[in-house]
Amino acid sequence: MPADTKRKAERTAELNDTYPGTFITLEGPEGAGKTTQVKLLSKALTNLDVPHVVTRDPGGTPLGKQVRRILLTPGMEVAPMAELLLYQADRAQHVAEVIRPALEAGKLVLCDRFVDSSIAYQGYGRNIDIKLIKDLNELSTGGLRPLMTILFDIQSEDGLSRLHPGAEDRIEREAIDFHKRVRSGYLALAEAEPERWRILDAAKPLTTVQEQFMKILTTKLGSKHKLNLL
Ligand code: Z5A
Repeated sequence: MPADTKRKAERTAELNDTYPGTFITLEGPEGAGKTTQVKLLSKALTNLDVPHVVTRDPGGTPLGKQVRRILLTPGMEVAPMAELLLYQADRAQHVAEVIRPALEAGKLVLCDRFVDSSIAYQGYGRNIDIKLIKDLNELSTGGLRPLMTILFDIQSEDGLSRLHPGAEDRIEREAIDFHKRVRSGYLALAEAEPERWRILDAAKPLTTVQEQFMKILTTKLGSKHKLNLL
């Protein structure tokens, strides 16, 4: 393992060990099915009495809901740097108000999008400097990192074809090249940090994706959260 990757892995483990809870993030291009899968997972966790929180970035707090509305309103003029900073403001509030307290309380926290979305969308998609985005991610999260990130991977055209025509939000309305850059950004991130990322083929039928998802979680969290989702 390259020295840099090893350092990152050790730091992730170190940060997660400071909390009794566990932090997992879900990422992917548009229409990959994260929201659908996390809802199914939450039902299974509730049936198993596993204390957990399902949340999302942006929009996981009252402040975040207002920021989300601004960010996703079609036709809203938002300069790339303003967009990046709004996502970061949402995230700072989200970590302080929801994520960190849940981790301190020993819960399993499943977050639909997090810091990697800023790198994929504002970095690869909008061409904002990635080092700057990483620094801002560090600032807004206070260095909090997920133990594991699951990439719901799908070709951009296939993901976009799952959305309801006419109901697309401001970002979904971006050109196909933007969405392709986002997807390639995710694949580059996953390749650079394989110990944190798991890639799942989100183009498969819903039940197949669900099986893959449950298997990944059971393998990673089985002992800590006494979890068997298989
Ligand atoms: N964004 C950013 O730019 N920078 C950042 O830092 C952050 C975010 C944090 C958030 O909107 C937007 O903000 C997002 C990235 C950007 N881009 N946009 N737009 P969001 O939270 O509404 O966006 P999303 O996470 O992409 O939601 P989504 O498009 O709905 O994707 P999804 O949650 O992965 O998919 P889904 O809602 O579960 O499923 C979509 C449809 O596909 C739905 O009709 C399902 O029934 C169907 N589906 C699901 N799975 C399957 C399978 N396996 N087969 C067939 N059909 C399926």
